[in-house]
Amino acid sequence: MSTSPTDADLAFPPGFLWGTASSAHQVEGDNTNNQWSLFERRPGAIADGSIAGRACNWWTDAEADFDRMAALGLNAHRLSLEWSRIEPQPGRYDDRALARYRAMLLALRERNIQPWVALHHFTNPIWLETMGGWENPSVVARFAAYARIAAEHLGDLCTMWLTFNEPLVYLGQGWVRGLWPPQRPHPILARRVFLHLLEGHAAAYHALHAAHPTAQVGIAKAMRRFAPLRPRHPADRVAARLRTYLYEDLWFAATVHGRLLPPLGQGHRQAHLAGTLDFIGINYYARRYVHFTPNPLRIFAHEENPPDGELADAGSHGPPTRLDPAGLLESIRYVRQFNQPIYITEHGLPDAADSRRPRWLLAHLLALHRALAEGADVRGYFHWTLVDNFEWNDGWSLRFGLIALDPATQTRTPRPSAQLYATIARANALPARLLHDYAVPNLAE
Ligand code: IFM
Repeated sequence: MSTSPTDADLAFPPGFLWGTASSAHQVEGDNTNNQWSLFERRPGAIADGSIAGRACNWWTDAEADFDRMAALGLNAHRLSLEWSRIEPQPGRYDDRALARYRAMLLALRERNIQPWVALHHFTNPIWLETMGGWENPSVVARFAAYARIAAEHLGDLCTMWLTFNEPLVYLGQGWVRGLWPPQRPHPILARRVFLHLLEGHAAAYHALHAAHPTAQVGIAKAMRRFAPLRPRHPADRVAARLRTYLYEDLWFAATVHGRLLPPLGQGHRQAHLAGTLDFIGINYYARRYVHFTPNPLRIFAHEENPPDGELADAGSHGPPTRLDPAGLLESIRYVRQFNQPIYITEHGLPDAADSRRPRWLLAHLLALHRALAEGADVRGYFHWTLVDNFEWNDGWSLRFGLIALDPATQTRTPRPSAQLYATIARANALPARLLHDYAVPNLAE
């Protein structure tokens, strides 16, 4: 398998998954019983003052967008369940919500689109948040009970499960940066939540397997590949290493080897945590560059882009996404050490004009192809996202969709990238002509 963008098309393995990814609150519409539906109404919480509102109208008609996926030749889609719909009050499960999710999963399968389901993608029921959410130890058993209900009602329609999407982004935004609810930046609380997320993951992993022994269970892990902004500066290097340890190493040490490393624990093996990833999902957007700052509450660094490079549309917090396909390759190389199947469970960029997305998409898929050529067991790629959706703190001001959406009218307008992605998915290959036409740079060796 060659990765040089030359005259030959670059084939992907037979059965490779070409999909899109979404989350409940961002697409369903009319979610009014989770903590984000309260938070987004607070003045100043969302950059453009918007709310998710009807979002992409999926609670009523996801099927119309599933038709669009099928028309693009996609064969997988990753969505999340809204816990607050399934369990609107503690211990009371809503059959109508479960029936709606069954209908959605069936509709995907009828279109030959393999459904993937995440249990948690940043939102919690208000009742849980009121009890302290992920700070409260009881969340672990509650999350496992919800996982069991989901598996019992939906497990026959879905094999691929994610307990969490980006658990440490959720932790970092809520308890380190304080940007997302519950906005409680505090190191002791952050450590407590980290432990509850790990315990919740393991408990849900075992609950899903108990209900469906053939289920495959993993997470979508945000991968950053932190690098020093000033490559030779010792403090930047230490700060980057520290972030890698906290954001990447700790999670895998626990869920692969069962070891809670400091500051989570003393490294003793905990059997119930070990081996709780049947596959590894990588969410990759860009490498993060780290500049030392003497502030322990910011984990001794702030993130900043190098002065050069191509940037996507800027959001309201943090540096804009920077074109860096080598970071995807490095992320795959990092997780290969865990010897599990790998999926790229998210990748994309905010680019309302679609002026960069086609080339960036091709460049990242070229990096992915390089990983395959090196022998990595990567089995699928999920683009974030099919249709513009509610982008958390940035509301409707950042547009990640292959298809543009006017949320007021629900009018959809495909961007050129949609057709490009369809061409790749249908061919199960990166056509040499496209790599050439878009002048996609090859990766350094
Ligand atoms: O929209 C988010 C998604 O919810 C989680 N991963 C990153 C995406 C783009 O910011």
